[in-house]
Amino acid sequence: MKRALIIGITGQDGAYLAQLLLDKDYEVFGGYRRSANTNYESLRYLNIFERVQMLPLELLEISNIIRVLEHCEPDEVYNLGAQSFVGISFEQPLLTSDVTALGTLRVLEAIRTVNPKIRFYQASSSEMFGMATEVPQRETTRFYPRSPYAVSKVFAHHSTVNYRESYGIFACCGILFNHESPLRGPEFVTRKITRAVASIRAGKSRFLYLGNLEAQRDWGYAPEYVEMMWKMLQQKTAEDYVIATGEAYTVRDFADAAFGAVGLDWRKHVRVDRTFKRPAEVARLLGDASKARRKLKWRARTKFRDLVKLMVEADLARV
Ligand code: NDP
Ligand code: GDR
Repeated sequence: MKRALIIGITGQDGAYLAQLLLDKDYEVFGGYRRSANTNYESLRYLNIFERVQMLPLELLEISNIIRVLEHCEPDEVYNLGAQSFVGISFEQPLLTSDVTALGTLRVLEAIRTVNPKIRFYQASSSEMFGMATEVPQRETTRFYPRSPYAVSKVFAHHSTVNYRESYGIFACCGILFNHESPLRGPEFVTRKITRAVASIRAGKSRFLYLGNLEAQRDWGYAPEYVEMMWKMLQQKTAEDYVIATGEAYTVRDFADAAFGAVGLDWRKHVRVDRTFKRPAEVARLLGDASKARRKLKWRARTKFRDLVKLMVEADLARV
């Protein structure tokens, strides 16, 4: 039986990845950030909370990470932990860097110290491409980060590659484009929209306030993306891969489809609020996942409209 440690188990991807690994008969350890009121909602939603061995793991604290590794002796470590909200990274740049950039380096150092044979997955991000220098973006596209979050992810990405090249650690970066689901955090734009649609449909509110409606993203379905995290660690050689659908839509398209799914006209309910705009925006991201298609035999299956629909339906059921 293989053992895996998932850092950031309480997030969207942590929950789906835990479910996938449990289905593959892994013993799953979940590293969570301790707080007075930790939210296990995603694990409960998938009905797997009781099956994961939860361990407090703080990315700011290397001794804690080392002890957790010594305790659970994992074959694989997935670092999904991050201050992952781009918007707030402008308000909290130092915390974001400490957690998202240095936190990754701490995990790498801990692996190097405790057992360099551990296989390591790093959650890199399409945000690293930022003001993209080519379209679509692939593994070789130059990084041009546009936020403290993205700068931190670039640091974490290069650190992971460097530990692979310096110490022979089997370390892979998945450069994942936006992926969404009913477990997406409510502050991210897709979930913010689908929650608002459900609430407005139920007559509980009337308006939804958004920032930049013109931003374009390549949105996929999260459960399909966590499969790739696992698959990267099962290959003969450690490499980095872009994971994306290859189709981009605007925030406006998303709102249109989500309100349309319940027979509402988004124009009657969406208001633009400048406070949701960012000091530096990433206008358009579009991924080229042909390497993953070729080597990992992967292709995104859920189409944009189906993704919007399933998220709206999940939020309607919750309301
Ligand atoms: P979430 O924000 O949902 O989850 C992030 C996780 O990190 C949470 O469990 C959070 O804990 C944990 N965390 C935050 N700070 C710390 C800390 N100091 N110590 C330990 N754990 C901490 O992100 P997603 O699940 O959406 O994404 C997973 C990873 O993939 C993240 O690194 C994200 O940046 C990256 N990514 C995500 C993409 C996406 O579209 N979803 C695309 C590309 C990359 P808590 O619940 O307590 O806040
Ligand atoms: P992103 O996701 O920044 O791409 O990062 P988010 O959903 O926050 O924003 C997507 C785009 O929508 C625009 N936008 C708004 N965004 C939010 N959150 N709220 C709004 O009201 C709003 N109005 C317009 C944004 O400006 C942006 O252009 C996500 C995170 O999961 C990262 O951790 C991950 O690395 C990337 O995806 C890939």
